Amino acid sequence: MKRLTAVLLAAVMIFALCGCAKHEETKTDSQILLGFSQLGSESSWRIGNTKDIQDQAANYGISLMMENANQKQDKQIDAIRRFIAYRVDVIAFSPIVEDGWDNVLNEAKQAGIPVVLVDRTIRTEDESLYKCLIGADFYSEGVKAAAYLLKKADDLGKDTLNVVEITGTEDSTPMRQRQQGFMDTIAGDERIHVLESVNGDFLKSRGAECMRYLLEKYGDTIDVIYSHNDEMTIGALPEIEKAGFTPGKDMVIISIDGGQEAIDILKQGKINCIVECTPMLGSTLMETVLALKNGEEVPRETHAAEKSFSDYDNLEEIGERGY
Ligand code: GYE
Repeated sequence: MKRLTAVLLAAVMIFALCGCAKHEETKTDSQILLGFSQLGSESSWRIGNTKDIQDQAANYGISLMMENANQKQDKQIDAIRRFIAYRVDVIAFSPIVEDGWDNVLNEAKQAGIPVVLVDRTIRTEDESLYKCLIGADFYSEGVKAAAYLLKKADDLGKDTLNVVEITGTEDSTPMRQRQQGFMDTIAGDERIHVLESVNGDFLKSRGAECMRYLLEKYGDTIDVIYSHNDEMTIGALPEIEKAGFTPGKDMVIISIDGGQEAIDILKQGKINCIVECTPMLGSTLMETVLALKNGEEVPRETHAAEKSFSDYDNLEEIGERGY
């Protein structure tokens, strides 16, 4: 019996330890506690974003309870419920997809905990379910990608340019808006034809798979690849080479994010254009957490300023990216 009790006690302790969110710092009574649900680790963008949030929490003296959902919405919902049960001061999360958050966010609202959306937004009828959004303007990223293509089209002087699009996670904000901004900007230009859009889920392996499929189906009729992130682009490039084409020359490659690895490839000429999307959202998040804790008003949306880099620029001027 004693042994059974000891085993049960040990099991309870292990469960308590594992069940607890990863607590980055020990909270003192005066310290603000932020619960943050990261959506996964699918890209160098995401890894840079996670690190920046950890660094900035430490910098601002904010205690961070961070959980990684490994690309699963259910896990994000569970994490938010744990943050509510823990009575954190502020909940922040990067929603993997836009739909399906109303129930859990109503629970946070009932508990009186303010919610900040980081990176991506949600679709809801009830605007009061979150205080604000801190992230990029994905629509304008799509516009910039298309603006580059239109300039390139003028220089190439071709009558027709066939585009294939490799998109990010279905139902996610960057996927929807990067596509919309691009399509709206090329609409009406008779030279540009989108052959097909395929979903690469923001993953390198899926980028490679999508590229193999597209090359098999369309071969040398492909003129342009528009990929929604660097990871998928980096996955696609070797497939283009294996099929006997030179990326950046036989096919125009347009990517988004601007992580170090992709910028290095841009400098080698295998990518033609990268639209920047910065993952460095940590300090804005911490400022927002402090303001909410003090009961101050916060801007409903904050977008980081972003550029684009292409073979029209002096690429030597691009500094260390930090992600
Ligand atoms: O572009 C991609 C990541 O939501 C902005 O998600 C983010 C995107 C980013 O996986 O690399």
